Amino acid sequence: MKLILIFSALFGASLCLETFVGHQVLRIKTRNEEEVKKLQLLESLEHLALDFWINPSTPDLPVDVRIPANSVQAVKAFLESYGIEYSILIEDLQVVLDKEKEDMAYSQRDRSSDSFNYGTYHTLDSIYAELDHLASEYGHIVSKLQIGVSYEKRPLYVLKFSTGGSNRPAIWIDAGIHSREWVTHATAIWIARKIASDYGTSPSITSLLNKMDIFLLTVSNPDGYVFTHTTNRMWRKTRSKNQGSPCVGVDPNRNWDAGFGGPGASSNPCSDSYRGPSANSEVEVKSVVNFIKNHGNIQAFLTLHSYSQLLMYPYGYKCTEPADYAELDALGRAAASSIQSLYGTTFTVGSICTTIYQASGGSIDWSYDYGIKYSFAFELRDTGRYGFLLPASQIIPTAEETWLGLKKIMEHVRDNPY
Ligand code: 0X9
Ligand code: ZN
Repeated sequence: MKLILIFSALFGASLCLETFVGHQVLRIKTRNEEEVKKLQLLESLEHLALDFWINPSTPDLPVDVRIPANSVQAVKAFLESYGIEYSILIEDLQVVLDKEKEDMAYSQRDRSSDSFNYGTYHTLDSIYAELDHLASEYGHIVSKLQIGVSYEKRPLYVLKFSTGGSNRPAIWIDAGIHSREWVTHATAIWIARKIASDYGTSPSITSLLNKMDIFLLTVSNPDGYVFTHTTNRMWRKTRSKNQGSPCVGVDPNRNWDAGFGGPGASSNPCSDSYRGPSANSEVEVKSVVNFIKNHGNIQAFLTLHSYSQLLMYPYGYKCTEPADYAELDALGRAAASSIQSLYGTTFTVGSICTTIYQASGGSIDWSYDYGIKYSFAFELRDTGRYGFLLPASQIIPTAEETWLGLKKIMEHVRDNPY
């Protein structure tokens, strides 16, 4: 016992870090409804322990799936038996994870100054420390608010960007509701510095902040984020206990009060898209809902996910167009072309249901039905080469291009009060 304690003290969390040796990520191309049905059957085979990075929905969209080493042969045999085409995106996931860890360790060691390195991935503590740096460095416009605590009692911090006035109209931006989507936290913190440093120099941001406030939640799911660092890099959900099940966590993007319990969410606590026992059961979701309701004048709700390079508006819980379809679609397209103007990265624009899949209980459906017209979900880089494991060298380019898209939307919100 003593020995185990000494060992865990010496090696810390890395001792219990789950390995993904031999896990492969396949991209599967379906040609018709029948093949989609076959993949949905494959999805239901729980003993294979598959992790769908992109769920099967319609024939035109590719499906990406992580397959544990001991299921790889069975899955390939299944696909081949039905003549379904696939290619290998990642040969051995652990190789990619080792590289990511090495990059992180190196950038920490190599720090020439004490300043935050925006081009690498960070732990929760490091991100939280940077929120404080920003609030002290740019104290005239940045302040830190706590909007709640997570299931495991970590604070939920929001940065408020404001040049004064009481209860000005505001823009909401969040990132990291799915904990494994690391580039979203990294992008959010980069954007925080960008907003703060552009005030007074960029006419666009200056005029925006002279009229409106911005609220930015950089880590929406801190328990999940810590878990991706200490235990399982592929963790997506919250870390709440599920009564009567050994499986942990709720998909916080199936937990909002918008078509809750409908298609595209699971009632199985072991599923990665488990909706939870009831809408707002997750304190991380409930805290945001309370904040938005109490504020009373949020004009835009923008949420950052990865990956797939999509810019989506409601709905996800149903496949009908929102009342503001024409305006949202035009604005989405304008934002996508701003994104593309920098490095040529292309984003597909459309409703959640028509661009990816039907998914109920999602945040932007709730915000839209609540009355926040400008509700958009971004899916950042890439399109599947690395998926959730986007190399750190792409953080800054991703943040820069995303910023242009966000700015395009925020300018429109500024100029079109409602
Ligand atoms: O399935 C999801 O929740 C999102 N895709 S992800 O791969 N990041 O998990 C898409 C859903 C769109 N978002 C909202 N309804 N907010
Ligand atoms: Zn996501």
